[in-house]
Amino acid sequence: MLKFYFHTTPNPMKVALLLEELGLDYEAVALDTYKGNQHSPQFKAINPNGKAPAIEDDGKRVFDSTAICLYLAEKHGALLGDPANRGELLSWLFWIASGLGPFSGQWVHFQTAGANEGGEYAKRRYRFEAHRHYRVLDEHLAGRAFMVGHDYTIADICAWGWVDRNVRVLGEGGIDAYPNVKRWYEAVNARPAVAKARDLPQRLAFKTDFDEETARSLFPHNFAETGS
Ligand SMILES: N[C@@H](CCC(=O)N[C@@H](CS)C(=O)NCC(=O)O)C(=O)O
Repeated sequence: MLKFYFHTTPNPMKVALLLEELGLDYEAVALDTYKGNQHSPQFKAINPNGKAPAIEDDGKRVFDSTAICLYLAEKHGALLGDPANRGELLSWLFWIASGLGPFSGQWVHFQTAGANEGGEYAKRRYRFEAHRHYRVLDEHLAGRAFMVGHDYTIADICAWGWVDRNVRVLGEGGIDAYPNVKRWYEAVNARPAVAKARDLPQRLAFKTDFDEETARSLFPHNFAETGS
């Protein structure tokens, strides 16, 4: 059975939603990043990058959320949309993987973990870029039901993983300033698979205390002598 290494964070949630949309049987494994499970040699044999998510399927490893989504959608011939829109699908998938996701994630990091560290220039840049990505998405979704063509695809699933954290990224009001994103997000949220994906974190146990073990696991740069 497919093994899914999961934590309750945006990139793994994309894969949780896809697995539920596909109706696949899978074994969810809690990868407790607060305890440093992601750095264990056993897990690094599955994801050498030491991050969630990863899967093992038919004896094969696949890591990195976008790769996993493409792999599963191709394997099951689903949620890829019209083949004529393949270029558009890949464009939005890579835009999420290299833009919306990292800028949102780093902006949250600067607001929370790095809040007392200064770095005003970095904060200004990441805040601006996080909002800019939401503006791009909002303009794209004007008059459209889905991100690519007329079909719900893995691009919607991957964007949902991040937009689901919009209040944490954008602050109070979240996507209220982005009405097309809001309409699209509410439509995705109404899908039965979203409710099932949201249930997954409830079925697994994760550490919630943020102590030194957690700080060392998640922010090793703060403990590295050379800063590299
Ligand atoms: N590009 C990777 C990013 C994975 C990633 O950053 N995962 C986070 C959770 S969303 C993680 O494992 N964080 C723990 C850590 O950085 O140690 C993907 O899309 O899967």
